[in-house]
Amino acid sequence: MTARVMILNGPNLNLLGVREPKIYGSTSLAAIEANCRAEAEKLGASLCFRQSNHEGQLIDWIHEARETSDAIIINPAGYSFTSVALLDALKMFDGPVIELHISNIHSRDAIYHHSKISAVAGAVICGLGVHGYVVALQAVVHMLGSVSKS
Ligand code: CA2
Repeated sequence: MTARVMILNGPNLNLLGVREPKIYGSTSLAAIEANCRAEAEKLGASLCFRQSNHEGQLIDWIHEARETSDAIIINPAGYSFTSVALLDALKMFDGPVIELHISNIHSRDAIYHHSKISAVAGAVICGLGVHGYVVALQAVVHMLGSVSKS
C-alpha cells in the first residue's frame, strides 16, 4: 500500500529562508518541499505539500485529507497556540497526525510553550530544524506500517 501523506504548513512559513534565519534557518519552504518529495519517493509514499496563511483554508484541507490521505504532518505555526478550530478539525481525522515545529518551541518565549494542537498529535517533533520534516515523513510512514522494502 502506498502511504498518502498530507503535509500542511501554517501562517508565515511561506517566508522561511527570508527572515529570522537564526531561529528558522535559511532554507526556503520550496526547498523543504523538494527534500520531502525526494524522501517520499524513497519511502514509496505519495505526498501533498501545502501552505496557507488562513485558518479556514487549513481546516478545509484537513477535511479533504479525511478522503485523500492516510496521515497528516502539520506545522501549525502561530495557530498552534490559538486555534481550537484547527484542533477540532484534526480530531475528525482518523489517521496518524504528527505536529512539527522547526524550532524548539519549549526553549523560546513562554507564549510558544503550550500548543493546543499537541492534544491530538500522536507525536510532536520540534527543534530539529528543517530536517524535522524528513524525520516526520519517515516516522509517519513507519506508523502506517508501509515502509518500502526496496
Ligand atoms: O518552529 C516552528 O516551526 C514554528 O511553528 C514557527 C512559527 C512559530 O509561531 C512557532 O512557535 C514555531 C512561526 C512561523 C513564522 O515563520 C517565519 C518564517 C520566516 C521568518 C519569520 C517567521
